[in-house]
Amino acid sequence: MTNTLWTDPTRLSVALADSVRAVDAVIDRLLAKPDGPEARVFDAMRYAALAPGKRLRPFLVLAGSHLFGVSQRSALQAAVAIELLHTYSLVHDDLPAMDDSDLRRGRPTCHKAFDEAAAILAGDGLLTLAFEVLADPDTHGDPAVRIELVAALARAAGPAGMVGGQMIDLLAEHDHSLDIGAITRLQRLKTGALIAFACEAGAILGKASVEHRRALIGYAHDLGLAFQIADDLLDAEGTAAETGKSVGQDAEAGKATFVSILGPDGARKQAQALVEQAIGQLDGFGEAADLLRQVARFVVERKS
Ligand code: GRG
Repeated sequence: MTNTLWTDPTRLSVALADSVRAVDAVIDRLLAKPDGPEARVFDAMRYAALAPGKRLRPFLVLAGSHLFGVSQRSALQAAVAIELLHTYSLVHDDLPAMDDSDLRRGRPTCHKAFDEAAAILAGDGLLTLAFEVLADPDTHGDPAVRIELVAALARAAGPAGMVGGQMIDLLAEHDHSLDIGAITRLQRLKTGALIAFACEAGAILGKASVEHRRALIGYAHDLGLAFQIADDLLDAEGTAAETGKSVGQDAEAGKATFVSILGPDGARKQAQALVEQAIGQLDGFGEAADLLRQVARFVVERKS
């Protein structure tokens, strides 16, 4: 079975909506509530994971898988795994010990809607479920491919990736002297590593050539930085009503960001240049990569 998720691959909005529906249906099934008192942690996981986010990372998995003729079932499994893991990072990032945020995806954060202990457990549950999904035979018939996915996601999300980036970010609250190189490294770890996994997952599932994998990693690196610059711009210039999350926190904390160093116009230009560079990395894929080209533009034009 090839990836038939998109009826009209030229229209990004249709493809994005299709993938949100498909990913949410799997998450809904995976998080079916049990009868016992542990149902509370399922409630908190459902609250966080089924809240209206963009589902950008799963979309990248599906669009990347499309390049290599990966089956829809396999691609969806990897797409769901990364969304579960991403949601865990948001739930934990919002906790009082970290960003202490009240609003996420247009709703009260998980610890506000439940309590801190339930939010910590919901994050733990989402993180571990992500790996259970990748290890499931439904993800790929070849166990070596499943192990490669598990290892790649663990690297991207762990101390040499997202968790390490988050540590640097927390320390940066007390060290306002970060230069552009240090911020770029921080963001490559904190958000870039997971975006890179999302872009590479289809290539792993499709056993793609080294050249194709290299091109997708290049695309992901440029896209990840452009995404983060756009996020900094939204934090500096957006409203909570538009973005659905607390804004202005970087400036309030006196944190060095791409916007504080480059200025809003400089940051916008840099994000645009990165998007064009990301699109250039896709030259070898022809029309099949059109959705990846369009989503790169969407990443810097988005308002949430
Ligand atoms: C707690 C280990 C741990 C890590 C947290 C990802 C992260 C690290 C923190 C999130 C805080 C933040 C605002 C990061 C900037 C970029 C980012 C990941 C934004 C949120 O991702 P979106 O915009 O969110 O894709 P949706 O809600 O659409 O999924």
